[in-house]
Amino acid sequence: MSAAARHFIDGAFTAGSTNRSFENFTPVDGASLGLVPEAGEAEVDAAVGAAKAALSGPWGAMAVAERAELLHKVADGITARFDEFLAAEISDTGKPKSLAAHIDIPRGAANFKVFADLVKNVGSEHFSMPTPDGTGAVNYALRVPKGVIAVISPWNLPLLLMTWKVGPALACGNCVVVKPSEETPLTATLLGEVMNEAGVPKGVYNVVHGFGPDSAGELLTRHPDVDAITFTGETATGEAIMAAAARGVRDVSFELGGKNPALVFADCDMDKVIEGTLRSVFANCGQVCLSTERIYVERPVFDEFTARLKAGAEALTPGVPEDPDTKLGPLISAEHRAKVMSYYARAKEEGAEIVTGGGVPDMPEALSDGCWIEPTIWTGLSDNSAVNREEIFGPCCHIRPFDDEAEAVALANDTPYGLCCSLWTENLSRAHRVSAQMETGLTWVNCWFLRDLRTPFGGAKQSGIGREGGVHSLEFYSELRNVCVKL
Ligand code: NAD
Ligand code: 6OD
Repeated sequence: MSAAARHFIDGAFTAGSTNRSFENFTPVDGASLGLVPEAGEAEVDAAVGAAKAALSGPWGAMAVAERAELLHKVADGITARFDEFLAAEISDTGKPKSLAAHIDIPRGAANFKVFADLVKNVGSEHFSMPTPDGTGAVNYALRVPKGVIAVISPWNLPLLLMTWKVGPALACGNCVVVKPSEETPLTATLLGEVMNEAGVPKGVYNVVHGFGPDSAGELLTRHPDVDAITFTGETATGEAIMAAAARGVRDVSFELGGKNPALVFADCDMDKVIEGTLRSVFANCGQVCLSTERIYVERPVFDEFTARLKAGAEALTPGVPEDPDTKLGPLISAEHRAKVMSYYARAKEEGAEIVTGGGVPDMPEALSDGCWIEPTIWTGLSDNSAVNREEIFGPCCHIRPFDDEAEAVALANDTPYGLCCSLWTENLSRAHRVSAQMETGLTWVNCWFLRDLRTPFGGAKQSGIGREGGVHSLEFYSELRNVCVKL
């Protein structure tokens, strides 16, 4: 890629003026990918100022159709530079190239196209009403951008999750300041080049790098000229950002953590379940907010399910992203591996039966500084153990038997989180009946992470605030202003 990680402010790349930087490492072998500048108050202020100014420039005056056309150009620009985005994403995350090429980068482009098309066709409400004098009145709602949107993103699906917010925000006519995760600064930076090439006016898309607390993230969320904040990340971070958003009563949209269950009924198609569950537990090394970490299996198929999932997990070869045989990348960082390993230790202490894994795989010498970890399956832990209650965000799950539908539903819902669940049954009535009882924003039946971007996406309970996707994104990224005209 041509751009090392730099801030992108008002259409130009800059290292900023803080003289502070941090090193970006690839989790594959711990090699340095270079220094990333850390934004301070001046950079955040400049980025927010550029975004605010762009709202009253050509961008603000642009017709919806023209804006949509520009966003298609952005999508085409991502596709044209597919290999550069792919290289950047796999260096930052270590994820298998096959995964990033199939999901992360195509979704980066799709996130612009879908919302560009949607915004052109969205209508607005209008109501005629009687008045006492008999003349009547008409009401109609104007849809206007909210203004400057702060986009705070995590490291697990960096381009996908960042553009999932930037796409609809720009489609609605806002300007954005993105703070990508400090672990994955590259694709957000590269997108700046694409924005310039596509002809997006300067100031519409800005990027500042840095950490969260006492750094770029906090400076951005506290900035008084930020009109709304969209955040994806941990629930605890969401609490801190919500406190920052309270000043000035700014709107927030949060996609937060999860402790997602899968329910496997004896009437399932076991081949489908194993294929789907291997993905839902281990894809992206378990670092997907939607990953399954708790599996409840109806007793008659418990042994078969556990044995087949174990066989599948043991066949997941770890390796470098470029190797087509690689099925499992490393975790994102040494720090995150230490966190996941602390749960591996905890499971052992709490008396889990380790079905497979539990440690660190033997890797070739050249990869020994990478953040590798074994896919791990446990059984036998109590429902109250930390492993069953806290989000781990690694390639691991606990499997527990259940005896009837009511017990399965109660177990699945016994969590403060409510992001998603997967139900595996060939009984259509059961599928609908159980879906209606799940306390989750998303329920997948006989599948996992199957996405139609027009559908409402978000978490219940402590897994989020608000819904994005389709018109729900437009609701968050625009404001409706009612006009009442007396005739
Ligand atoms: P994180 O919360 O640690 O960080 C996310 C982003 O917030 C980063 O850019 C970070 O620098 C920034 N940040 C941290 N503290 C901040 C603060 N006080 N003010 C402003 N910004 C701050 O999350 P992560 O470790 O990057 O990602 C993993 C977590 O994200 C997991 O909990 C996972 O479940 C969650 N996640 C949820 C979804 C979803 O759709 N619900 C999607 C992806 C990830
Ligand atoms: O598919 C999406 O739009 C989405 N927000 C996925 C979230 C994945 C979490 O890691």
